[in-house]
Amino acid sequence: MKPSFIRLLSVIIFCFAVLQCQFVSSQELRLFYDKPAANWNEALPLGSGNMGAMVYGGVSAEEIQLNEETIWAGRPGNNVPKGKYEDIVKIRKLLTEGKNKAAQALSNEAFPRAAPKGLDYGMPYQTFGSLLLDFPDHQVFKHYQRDLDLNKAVSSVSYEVNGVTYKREIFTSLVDHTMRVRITADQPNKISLNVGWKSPHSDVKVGVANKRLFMSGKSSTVDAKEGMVQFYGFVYPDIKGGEVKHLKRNIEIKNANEVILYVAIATNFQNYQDISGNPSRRAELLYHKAKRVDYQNGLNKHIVQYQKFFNRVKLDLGSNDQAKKTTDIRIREFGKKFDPQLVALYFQFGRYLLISSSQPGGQPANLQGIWNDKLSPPWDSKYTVNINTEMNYWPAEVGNLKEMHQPLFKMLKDLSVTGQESAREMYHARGWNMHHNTDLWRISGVVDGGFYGMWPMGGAWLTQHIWQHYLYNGDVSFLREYYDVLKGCALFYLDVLTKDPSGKWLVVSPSISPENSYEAGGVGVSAGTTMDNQLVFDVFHNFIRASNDLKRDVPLRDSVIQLLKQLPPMQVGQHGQLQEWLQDLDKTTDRHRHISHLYGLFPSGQISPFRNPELAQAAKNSLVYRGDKSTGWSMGWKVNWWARLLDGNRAYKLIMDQLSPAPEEQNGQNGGTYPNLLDAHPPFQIDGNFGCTSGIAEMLLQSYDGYIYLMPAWPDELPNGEIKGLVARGGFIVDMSWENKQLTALTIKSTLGGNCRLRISNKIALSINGKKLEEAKEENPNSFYLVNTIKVPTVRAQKGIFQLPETIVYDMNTVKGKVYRFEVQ
Ligand code: FUC
Repeated sequence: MKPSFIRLLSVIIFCFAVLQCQFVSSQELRLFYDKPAANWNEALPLGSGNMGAMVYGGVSAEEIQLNEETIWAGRPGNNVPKGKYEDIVKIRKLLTEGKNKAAQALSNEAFPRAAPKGLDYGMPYQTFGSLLLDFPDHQVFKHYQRDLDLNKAVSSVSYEVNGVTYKREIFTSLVDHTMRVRITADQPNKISLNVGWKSPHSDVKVGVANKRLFMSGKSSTVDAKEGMVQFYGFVYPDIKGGEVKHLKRNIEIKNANEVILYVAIATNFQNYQDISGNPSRRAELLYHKAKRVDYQNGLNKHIVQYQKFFNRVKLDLGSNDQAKKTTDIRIREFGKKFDPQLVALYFQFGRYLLISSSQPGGQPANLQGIWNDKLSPPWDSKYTVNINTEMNYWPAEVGNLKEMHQPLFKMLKDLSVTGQESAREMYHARGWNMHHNTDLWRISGVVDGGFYGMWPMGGAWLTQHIWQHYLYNGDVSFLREYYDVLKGCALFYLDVLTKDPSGKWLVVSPSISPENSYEAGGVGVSAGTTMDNQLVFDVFHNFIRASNDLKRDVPLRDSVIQLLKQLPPMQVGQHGQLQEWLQDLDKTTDRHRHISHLYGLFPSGQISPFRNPELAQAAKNSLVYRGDKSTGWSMGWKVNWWARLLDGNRAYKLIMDQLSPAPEEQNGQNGGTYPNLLDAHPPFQIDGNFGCTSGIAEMLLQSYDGYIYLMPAWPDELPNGEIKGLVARGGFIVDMSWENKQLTALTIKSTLGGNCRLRISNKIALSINGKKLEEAKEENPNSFYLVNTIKVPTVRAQKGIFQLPETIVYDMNTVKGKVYRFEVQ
């Protein structure tokens, strides 16, 4: 053979191998099934931030259930009750006197369980309705497949009828926010269908205008709030060959070669105070943007935009034959059959969901992200902020999706305005606050009454996201933009803190350790719960550090520093547990899903196994008492906690619990995963997806407590793998590989410069360009790794001693923008 021919042949073989590889890897990040969805929990989610679609993949009857993120019941307005300040003072006094039952009774009376007349407890997020595609002759089919390709954010359906192969390709464009459904057949003139709408809204109008089949309507009136969100959506068919007939409520397409359906939905919502937009004009504008390019270009643009985010992180944990099975079967078998790729798929699915449900300029992901087929979904599909909304955003920074965090920050800006009313009216305080729920209208008052709702801490937790975003990205202009939100939150606690019943500390009262009670009869209101103390500690530190970095508000900073000293320490109680309340009231039999006092362990970094092992041990005891199996989000949180407790095997056990099949149509505490890989509280709630995604990242990399800890909690079951693109605080982007659970390769990109402190197993050593790294001494000089010193905890009873792994800590100074390839020995 001639050398040039051999060269050509080897190039061809190489190209084929590359293509093959890509094919295999793109096949791997795929949810796929061999039957249409039998219900919503089997349908596949697509999203462009504002528009959500659930694709059932039906053959003769396709349903694509649709959402637009601003279709909420109600209209602008807050829900702050008048004249409640005196009640709050009385509840506080009763708590100081130790009359806790009476305090709870008064709280329940002042803030009834059902919304009192003239007030509301938040509005439900509502569906738009569904696009229905009816293929009359497709009753008998074979070779069925449907999938969701996470590499492209595209869903497809294919099957054969009478020797003709039909395909549908569906995506919700991240560029123009219009959905396309492209229907093809491998023979000409074979596509015939009816297109129509359905919606549970009572007064929708369906009709044909300008060759579009539209559906318009208005959101519901709930409690005292009249529904005033107007929505308008339409479908426009673009066909090749065949004919189209526009009927009154349908579009009939006959004998086409190809059909592309364009679907645009818009509302009159401008912002939480303004609903003066024109929905039909907006929908038309979206469609025009979509039509500027042909189908293929539109698809390519969508994929490019999506991959800009998605491709930043790669995770490979290996694969086996399980990956060839349909996703529903893999979930069913995960507990029995080793399937490492499902863990990677689940992790990337979490990132996919965040990209699809939380785009800059839009609304934050709610309890169901953006996917909801009901008018009255569970918990209204609102923003529950005593865990759920925060959990949605845990993967944002570490998962290299910082842009997806933006909608949450914008919501905080709104809340820092609406929350001034609750701070002023209910607490006579400056600044702003909110309770445990909000909605599109940014309500800040109590929701669900004086037990669940008596938690004035929503802002305290949510503002952590602003500070953490700054720690990851070092963006001073961002900090400047959001400084007043942090300051307003600190001001509220500055005014509200009061002496605890023992007179020793300053605490928040009344409040509750979310949704838990410490006395029979539903007594939960309390003074100085551990979570509140931890939250105020973080709020104050964030303000002190922000005002320091921006050189603002020195006198105010000094007052905050004084109050900070008077917060209670964490306490280890009689069972060796971390106390949930200021008094030692925890029960070892308590299995409550909320374990809020472990906020200090994660997401906060106040409890560190290395700095305060006695607290880590107490947190571990609390976690063991609560047990593993619970609601979806609770298990997701537990993955993160076990990661912070450096127990990879237990964290993996929780991933197995989370990935166990969820019982259909069940409500309660028995969480798991539906066939479409969405989390079951049950019912569906998206937080568990995000919580577990974050947990997997936390098992691989932690960046708090003064250092980046590589593979702090990795399970024995996943000995080999590779991750690329995880982000650590201080702007370090980490790529690493491992074999037999030992780090084998490490590359770090420093996007901000500064000292990079690394903790790793002491079985390995790191060097760079042949030079061994220096062992770290003293505190990390990198300001993004400053550790806020906590008070020495009080310990009533110690149970167990925390076993620390043997590690070594290195320091390396980095230059902004440089990439460092380490040698690992
Ligand atoms: C909190 C949780 C529930 C549920 C709801 C949306 O109230 O206690 O489990 O997740 O939010």
